[in-house]
This record gives sequence, structure tokens and C-alpha cells, in this order.
Amino acid sequence: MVFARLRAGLSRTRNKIRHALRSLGGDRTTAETLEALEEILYTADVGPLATELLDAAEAELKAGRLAGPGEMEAWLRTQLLEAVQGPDGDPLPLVESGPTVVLVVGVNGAGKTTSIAKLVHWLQQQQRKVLVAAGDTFRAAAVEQLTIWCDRLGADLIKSQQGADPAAVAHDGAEAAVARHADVLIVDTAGRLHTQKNLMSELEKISRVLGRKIEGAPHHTLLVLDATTGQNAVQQAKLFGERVPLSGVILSKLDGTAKGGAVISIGRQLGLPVCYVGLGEQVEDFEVFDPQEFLEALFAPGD
Ligand SMILES: Nc1nc2c(ncn2[C@@H]2O[C@H](COP(=O)(O)OP(=O)(O)O)[C@@H](O)[C@H]2O)c(=O)[nH]1
Ligand SMILES: [Mg+2]
Repeated sequence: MVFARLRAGLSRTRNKIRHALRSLGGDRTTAETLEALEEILYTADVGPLATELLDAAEAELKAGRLAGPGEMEAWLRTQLLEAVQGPDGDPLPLVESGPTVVLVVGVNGAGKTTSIAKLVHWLQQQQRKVLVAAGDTFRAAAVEQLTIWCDRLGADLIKSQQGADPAAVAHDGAEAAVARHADVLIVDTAGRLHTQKNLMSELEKISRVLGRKIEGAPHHTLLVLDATTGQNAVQQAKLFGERVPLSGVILSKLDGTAKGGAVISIGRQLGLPVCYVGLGEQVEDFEVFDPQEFLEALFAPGD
């Protein structure tokens, strides 16, 4: 079931890779077919790793390995599995006492608010009491969107009016999380990159306020990246990572993208684990990222 959804989501990326692999193997492998595979990996957003891999493949071929038809595929799979980084065990370990605070950051439209709803649902399924703070006070619609999700999920929401100081909302959220004995507090944030300097200092202020109220908070800062933005996602991760310590990535919109390789570049280029993936617009369309399963889905034969 889970696998089927991931498999369906990755079908466009998979089709490209399978198509390229069909032209490889044994005597059919030439400099041209290898170049074609490199191209495909690039367009699937595997990033600079594509070139590294193909150089390595060429060396393997010259040394007389990777000769059999299936060998190239097996080799590529192993290489990619090494590059992908998933969560180290529990994607969201909770602190021993008091609320665990999760700060969610990312550019506008990345899928922060939707991913928060999904994370709430995921935690609720583990009998966790979750409280959400509507820290994106920039647009009234952002608070409304979160209100609808929280009503639907039966999660408490701390919010303020549009234009309010997001740090004040975070402060109130932290107080409420302690008072109501929430297991997890999730803090939504605005993502307008065009005032990047303000955004970043705002994020720093939110972090400080949370840390003053709850020891060690935020315990996790998750960056939401839209898988369809491909290599741009890597740039965004760099930008945010320079200013706030990131613990991991939620990769949204992995459904229907032909750039599923972004998962691989993120681990490889940034050393950041992909903790969760978003596979649609509903709260159920959300999975803990499993590298093994990801590669299985990426190479599965069929459509
Ligand atoms: N197909 C798909 N759409 C998504 C996913 N996650 C979010 N979206 C959509 O992306 C748009 C922006 O999401 P939103 O959560 O508001 O982004 P935010 O600005 O970062 O808070 C909305 O239309 C969401 O429904 C996903 O995993 N798959
Ligand atoms: Mg939002």
C-alpha cells in the first residue's frame, strides 16, 4: 500500500531511468549510451552525482566489469542507495519530559502548512497530543488554512491576527504546550524569500523565544522542500541551513514529479537526511522516508 503510493509517485522518474537502462548492458553499452544515462539522471535531478556516477561506471566498464545486462542496473542501485540519506532510526525522537518543539521552515508554497497537517496526523496515530502554532502571520489565508486543518484533525491551534509578531505566537504556543501537556508543539512559519533578511532574523527570533520557554527548543527544525523544484531545492536548503540549524527535510510533492532524484542530491550535497516525503494533498499522503524502499520504487519494473 505504502509502497504502491511511492511507486506511483515516482513513475515518471522511474520511466526515464528504465528507458535509459534498457539501452545499456553488455555490448550495447557505449560512450553514447552512458552519456544518455547521465543526461537522464540529470533531468531526474540527481545533480552533480550523475557525472560522478557515470565516470565511475566508465571505469568499471573499462576494467571489464558491468558487462552483463543486469549488472549496470544493480551497480547503479547500490551507488544511489549509498548516496541517499534517510532518517537515523526514529525520524522525530521526542524529548523525555515536556513538549518536543518542531519548527517548520521553507519558502512560500513549498508545502509547509500541508506537511504540518500531515505530521499532526502521523503523530496522532501514535497517540501523541499535538499543538500547533500559526507562526505564518504574514497572510490571513495562511492562518485560515491551518485553522481548517487543525479543526479537521482535532488538534489545538494557537493563532493571532494577521500581521502579529510570529515570535509572540511562538511564545504563546510554547506556553500553551506546557500548560496543556502537549507531547509535541509544531510551529508554522512564513516563507517569503524576497525579504530574506527579515525572514531569517524572524526565524532566529522565533527560535530564541521557543528556547526561553522550553529547554532545548526547537528540538527539531524541519525544512520543507518541494521535490518539483529539483536542484533549486538544494539551493534553498543551503540558504536556510546557513541561518538556522536544520535537522532534516520533509520532501513534499514527490507524487507526479519527474525529478524524484532530488531526494538523492539533498542527502549527498547537504548531508541532510530526508525524514518524510509528501505524496499528495491529503494527510494520509505522507511517509517516513525509507531509502531502501525509495530505490525499490525507483527501479521497480513495470509501468
Ligand atoms: N501534489 C501535492 N501537493 C502538495 C503536497 N504538499 C503540499 N501540496 C500543495 O502545495 C500547495 C502549497 O502548500 P502549502 O502547504 O500551503 O505551502 P506553504 O506555503 O509552504 O505553507 C498547496 O496547494 C498544497 O495542497 C504534496 O505532497 N503533493
Ligand atoms: Mg503555509
